[in-house]
Amino acid sequence: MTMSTVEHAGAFRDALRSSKHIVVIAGAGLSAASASKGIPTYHDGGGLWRTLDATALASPEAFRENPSLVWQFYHYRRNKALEAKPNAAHGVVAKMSVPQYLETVAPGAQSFHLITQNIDRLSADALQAVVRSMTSGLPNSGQSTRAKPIVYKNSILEMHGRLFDLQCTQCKYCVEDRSTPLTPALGVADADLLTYQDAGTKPINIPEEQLPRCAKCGALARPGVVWFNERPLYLDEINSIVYKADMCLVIGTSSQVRPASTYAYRVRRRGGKVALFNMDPSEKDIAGADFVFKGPCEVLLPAILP
Ligand code: BV8
Ligand code: ZN
Repeated sequence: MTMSTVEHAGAFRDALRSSKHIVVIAGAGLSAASASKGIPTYHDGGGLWRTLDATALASPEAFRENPSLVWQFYHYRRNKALEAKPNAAHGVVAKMSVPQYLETVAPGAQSFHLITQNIDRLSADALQAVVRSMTSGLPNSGQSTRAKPIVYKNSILEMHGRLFDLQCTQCKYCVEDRSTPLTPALGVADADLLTYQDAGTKPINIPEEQLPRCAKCGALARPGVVWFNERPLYLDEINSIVYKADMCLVIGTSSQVRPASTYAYRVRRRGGKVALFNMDPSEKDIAGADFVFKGPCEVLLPAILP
């Protein structure tokens, strides 16, 4: 880190030290370093949205019209995400869910929440790994024998859903399923969408009965994600978290999708501080932040919050 970044990091750490309600808003950049081939982000580089028209695929209308194509898109995304492992940035954010750690960087902290737009489960997996490392060898997972909780309850809010969740289109039964392919037909159609879309070849049309079905009632299942124009999850909790927050870290997001893109501004408007961690921050986001760390979050975060 350059000298100015070191001083800047010191000023950020001082502000964090006096924070009570800390919130992280995360996007695809948090996971960009994960998995060998990387999980394509949506906007930067050859991101998913550039190559595939995500609104043509990530919407209830598209699913109604062509569940076979939409399921092939999510089959591809699931396989990408199944290759991925949490990276160092996920690890730092996961540690902040642990009061024992958080009080070393923010002694007065009373709450921590991660509000993530990511659907890849990597932050949840990173937190599980942190808890395992803390409780391995303790009697009955150590939860009951400690005055303080090991982790803040419900600290991770996956507001755009979870890629590995299967949600019934009828009875709403929802279950996580990380197996692949979910049905033999999806395995056969295992087209690499980023190329077939470019190549313009038609995807295989899978009959609806050969698409994922609900284990309870047998109806067609859909990916447990929030599509465009669908209501994000946990909005009421998020609104009260954002209202109370006095420190907001914005990590790896282009802040183009609402309502996630409004949260940092709302924290700052009420006098809270905003710290931006982005490879290539936009002028608008820089103007809306008190601290700006330009670079890969998987390098910056462990360096600034060891
Ligand atoms: C809603 C799940 C109403 C599915 C996703 C017109 C104007 C304004 C708004 C709207 C409008 N028309 C419609 C809307 C609303 C719409 C919206 O905002 N559209 C935008 C596109 C204009 N929003 C909605 O529809 C939302 N719902 O509003 O409902 C409602 C409200 C209340 C009650 C009832 C109804 C729902 C949106 C959710 C859509 N689902 N995902 C799936 O993924 O398949 S969105 C998806 O795309 C992500 O979840 C995320 O939100 C977004 C991608 O953004 P990022 O995560 O930021 O990723 P991106 O690639 O863009 O950026 C990566 C960043 O990381 C870059 O800045 C890069 O520089 C940086 N980076 C890269 N590498 C690194 C890095 N930084 C650090 N380190 C690195 N290594
Ligand atoms: Zn069902």
